[in-house]
Amino acid sequence: MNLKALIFDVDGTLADTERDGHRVSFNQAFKDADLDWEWDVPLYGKLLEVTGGKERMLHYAKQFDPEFANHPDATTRIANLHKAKTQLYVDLVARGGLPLRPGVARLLREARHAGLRLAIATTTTPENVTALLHAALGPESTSWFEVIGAGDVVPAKKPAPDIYNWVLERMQLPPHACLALEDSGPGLKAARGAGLPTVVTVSDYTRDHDFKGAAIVLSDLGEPQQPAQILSGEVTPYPYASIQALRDWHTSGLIQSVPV
Ligand code: XBP
Ligand code: MG
Repeated sequence: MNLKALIFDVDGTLADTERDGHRVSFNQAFKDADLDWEWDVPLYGKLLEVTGGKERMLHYAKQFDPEFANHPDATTRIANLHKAKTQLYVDLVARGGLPLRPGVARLLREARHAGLRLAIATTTTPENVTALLHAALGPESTSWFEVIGAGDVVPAKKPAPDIYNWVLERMQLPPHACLALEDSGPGLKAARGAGLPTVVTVSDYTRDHDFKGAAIVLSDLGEPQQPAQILSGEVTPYPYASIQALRDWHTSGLIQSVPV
């Protein structure tokens, strides 16, 4: 089946948003709410196992602040913290604090030129996605994505496949006509759970995740003058993720998916 659409994860895939974006905004929201929670870089790496900011905060509270977690108002307090954190993150991104990863802007342009359909499947909020796209690619860029699946539109976040299924349903496409682009173990699991061949670009936080089932694992998408490293995958090597490369890797991903 020919490749018809690319479905992008956001955090870690479009931009390295976690360490210097989400983490910083969470910490500021905690401070503003007079909470003594502080997520340092290594701790945040562990907390990333839980996707979704609200879910991550509750998980942390259960471990380190049971009084908060067991309080009858815990859900409301978490929702308020998350609202404040989202605003802080949106402001940070609007100041241009988080550049896109190598190859992302190029690939989006090439994909549009090649007539590939584009979508997003993420656990972060729609506000955060819009802020990142606007800051990095201009206000018209949200319209490049015909479906943006984000945040709480599905009850179960990644690694559940729900957000990918939600996007596929709206695009009216079968999974084997699409390629997912992810950066993390939970993201890969979600995409594979929905039956999508997947290209992984690792980040500092995700380098050691289990990427079994990915069509290919790359350092990044690469540029003609700045080749990507292939970290694993029995595929035709290309110096960077061009459209031709993605078409080939998509085919390899489909072959790998056939049960033996
Ligand atoms: C990554 C996540 C998100 C962010 C925080 O999402 O798990 O929860 O860390 O964003 P993805 P929120 O890689 O799927 O884009 O606080 O808005 O949840
Ligand atoms: Mg991600």
